[in-house]
Amino acid sequence: MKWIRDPQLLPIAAKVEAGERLTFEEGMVLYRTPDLNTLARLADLVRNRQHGDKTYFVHSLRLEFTNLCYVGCTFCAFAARKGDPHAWDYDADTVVAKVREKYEPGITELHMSSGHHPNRPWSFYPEMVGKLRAAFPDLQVKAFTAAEIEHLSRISKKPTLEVLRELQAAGLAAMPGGGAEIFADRVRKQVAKNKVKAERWLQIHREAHSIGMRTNATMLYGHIETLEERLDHMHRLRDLQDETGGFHAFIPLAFQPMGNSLAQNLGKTDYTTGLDDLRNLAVARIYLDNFPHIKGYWVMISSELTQVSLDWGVSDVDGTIVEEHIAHAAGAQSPLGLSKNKMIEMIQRAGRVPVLRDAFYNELEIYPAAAALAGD
Ligand code: V47
Repeated sequence: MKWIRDPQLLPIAAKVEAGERLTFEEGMVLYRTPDLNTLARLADLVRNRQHGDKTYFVHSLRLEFTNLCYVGCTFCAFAARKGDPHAWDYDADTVVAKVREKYEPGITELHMSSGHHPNRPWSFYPEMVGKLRAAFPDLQVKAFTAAEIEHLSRISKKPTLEVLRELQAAGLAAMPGGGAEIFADRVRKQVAKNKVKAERWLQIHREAHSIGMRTNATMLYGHIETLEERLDHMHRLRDLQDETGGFHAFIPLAFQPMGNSLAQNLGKTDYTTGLDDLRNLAVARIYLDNFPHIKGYWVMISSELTQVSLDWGVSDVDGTIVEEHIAHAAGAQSPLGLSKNKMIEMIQRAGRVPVLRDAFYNELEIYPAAAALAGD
């Protein structure tokens, strides 16, 4: 503890070392401390206690089957309207064909989330999942954010639990964590006023967990939210996780500032800073003491910073993805995808042990730690 420069961190460090839960006020101390070295060490302690050097990644494929969307979130640069030259809208057979184009043996997860389509009928969605499962029996389909599930409930006139059950019966394996944005009403009204409300987002995940479907949770940060609102977001997730235990991972999404009205109206052209990204991940790792994984999303924070984040609480680095559009439409500067070898190398060169997982976090292969770390 000799390294601790900020005396406010002394009692917090003692609690973290003892495995005790932090209060909201203590979480805020983590967000404000100038002692970043201690923050990183504490996050690393928690991460290593849970996972040692193991760092998880998935050989995955990303597909957005449409960018048509009527919701109008102000941070979004991905959505299109019917007739826009950059609009796309795949039917179920095209979705299967697109996956076939990109698929390679060893890919286990297909992550799909898309716009809220203005007029595709409900029957399209279970049909698409069913066709994908029939064509690629080894592919685990992780799809539909809670916002999309609410949209499907509206168009099908079925309760969200029923929508989830029917999608699960068609072969849906898990749900991604998108659509959470920031739960606080003040922010939500300004960035996602037509989207699923915070309580509904949480309720849909509660329902998914109740039928044995595991899910993730995201938080879109780096725009108009306060630090208190970030922690409030995590607090609500921690409460739900206490109740259900159904979340696999928490994924902070760094705001990408290009091509969206939120950034334009704020006059914002800068990306989140590396230190803000790292601090956020570390606070999440310590505060979300009941989440198995904190994910460093290389698409939005770069693979270089993701490497560093493995010492700031991150134990999962998402996947190979192959081709991503939501973040890239908004100015993400990372490649569209990464090869499996690049992901292994990224983890090894950060001094950790790469673990190939599937969408359920089953460990498929454990790679050796790098023998030598020179040159990085
Ligand atoms: O829901 C949209 C966000 C999400 C921007 O569950 C933006 O494993 C930053 O949910 N800047 C989609 N973020 C991505 C997502 C996700 C990503 C990786 C892993 C997982 C998982 C889920 O992206 C949207 C929205 O919250 N988003 N626009 C933007 N300009």
